[in-house]
Amino acid sequence: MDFENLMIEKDISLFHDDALIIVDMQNDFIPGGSLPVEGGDEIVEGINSIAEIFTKSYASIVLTQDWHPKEHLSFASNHPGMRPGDEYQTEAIGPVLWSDHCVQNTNGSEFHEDLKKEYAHAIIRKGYHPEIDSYSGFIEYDKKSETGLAGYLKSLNVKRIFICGLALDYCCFATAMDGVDFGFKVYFIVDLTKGIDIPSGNISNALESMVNKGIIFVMKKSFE
Ligand code: VGL
Ligand code: ZN
Repeated sequence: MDFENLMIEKDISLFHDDALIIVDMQNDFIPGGSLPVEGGDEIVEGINSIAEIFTKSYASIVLTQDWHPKEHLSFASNHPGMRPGDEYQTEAIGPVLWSDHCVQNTNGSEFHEDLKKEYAHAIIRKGYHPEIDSYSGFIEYDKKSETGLAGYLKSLNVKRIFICGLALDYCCFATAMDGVDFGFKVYFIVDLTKGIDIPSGNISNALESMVNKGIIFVMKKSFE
């Protein structure tokens, strides 16, 4: 599945019960960081302008933040002999190990300096259990430990969520898929996200899974 094959909804009007979820726009996922996503820096400005549009509609805005202790078991460095990108699968960690990233209270876990954090109403942190990995903003990789995001959005009566940020095929993808399972109508802003594509073909598989899940694709200009 390619971006060119996606059906894009062209005209979106926002309401106060919509929410923008800005996923993991943190230094380590930006070129120059420890787990860089190619082009990650190119979407910051667009995310700022979408956040402004959501703000004008009195919609909710949430940032997610990958927030690992340094002994986190998703880091290859915590498994002697293993390297970033190696396959590794348990009930709570996988499908691969990563370079150390988004360690709590380091510059790498901070949001990109140009991201307009002042638009955010809430910041949801994830990945702070050392033995459980986290991709989705809703629930950790063990599929049991919730972050509180679903409850937060439901208490605000949010019906539709719009997802952007990093990385397309990991945290954005997982957040979108779980968003459907938690009962939200999910929109994916395709030109305000960038993917890792490890293993190769991962972006294409993620797009196909989202199409099959009924997720709606939009672009920045769909809101203008
Ligand atoms: C992410 C890998 C590991 C992401 C987080 O934000 O997509 N990817 N931790
Ligand atoms: Zn992580």
